[in-house]
Amino acid sequence: MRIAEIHLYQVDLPPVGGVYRMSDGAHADLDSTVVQIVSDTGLSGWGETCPIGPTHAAAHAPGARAALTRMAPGLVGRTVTGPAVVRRALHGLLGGHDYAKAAIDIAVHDLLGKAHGLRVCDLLGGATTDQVDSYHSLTLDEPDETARIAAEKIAEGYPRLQVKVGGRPVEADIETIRKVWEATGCTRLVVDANRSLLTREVLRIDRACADIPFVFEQPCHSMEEVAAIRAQLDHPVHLDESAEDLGEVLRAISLGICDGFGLKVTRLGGLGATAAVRDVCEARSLPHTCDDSWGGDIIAAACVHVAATVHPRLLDGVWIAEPFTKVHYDTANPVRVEAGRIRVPTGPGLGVVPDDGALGDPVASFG
Ligand code: 0XW
Ligand code: MG
Repeated sequence: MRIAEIHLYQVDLPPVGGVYRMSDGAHADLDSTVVQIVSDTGLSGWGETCPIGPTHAAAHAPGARAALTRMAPGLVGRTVTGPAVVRRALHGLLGGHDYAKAAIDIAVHDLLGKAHGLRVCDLLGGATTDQVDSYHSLTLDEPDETARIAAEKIAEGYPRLQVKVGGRPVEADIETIRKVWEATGCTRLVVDANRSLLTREVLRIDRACADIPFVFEQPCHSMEEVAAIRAQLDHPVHLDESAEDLGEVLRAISLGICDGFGLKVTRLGGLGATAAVRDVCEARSLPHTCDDSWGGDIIAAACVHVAATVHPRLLDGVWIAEPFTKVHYDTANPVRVEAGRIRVPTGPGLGVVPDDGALGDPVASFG
């Protein structure tokens, strides 16, 4: 099977209610890039990448399209035998830009799944479940309002809550964590600073909330900062933004500075890379999520498929943007959170195919 054509689409996925707020500010312009790989057999594979704004990571939406535009001509005509072959070809066409390469990698998995009549989760090792836990991300807001939404989400059936902190006085963070805990009693609570806290602020939260069971997610900017205070913390630590690739995951594990990870499929470079990190985490009994930063049904399906292959005791959940966007490319098989859980699409491939016209006309085509 050869790659005959590649098409790029651009889709705006603004958050319902206007903004998604984290420690780095309010995100309103969510710009997704969808990749369609058309094979010489007529089958199509779909991939997607959607950075959450230009500052959250070393990634931005026009950058994804520029990188894909650079790589696509070099892919047209190539034989697709497996994802690793394509991944190496991508590295031969452009250095870095894993978040853009991820969209191709996902599309290749979708294409191969369709060609062989397999779901992507089966290609990745086999699913252990037909539905995965999700979690609700409580964006930065006033403490009382955050606690109100937290209680609402637990009542909806969410098994896990992520409370955003940082970018404001630490007292407001402490008040928010306490109010969410009092309102929900949720024991699967995560406090995510998205890199923003000073080490002394992390220590302050740790002590002020000593009686509340939660996991810190990416409290400080770097692994070194986390390493400096790790022995003084009572709460476990998961890394998210620092888990940039397999090498950084290995570094964190060898430094012994974390108890798990918040993984992002596109940041790691796609499904093949995420499956490799999954296996490393399993070897060290490290729990993790399988998320992405934003996006529609395609990236959501990719996250759910790889999550379905994680050892059940190690899967912390899957975050998808769907509850915040309410947009579906595939209206027949939408990927959605229902009562805090997400069904694994039944395939083949990713099990989602954009409706005709759902993505508009391609913004670039090759082949
Ligand atoms: C909650 N998320 C998965 C969505 C946003 O991109 C941030 C992210 C996180 O955990 O940091
Ligand atoms: Mg996070």
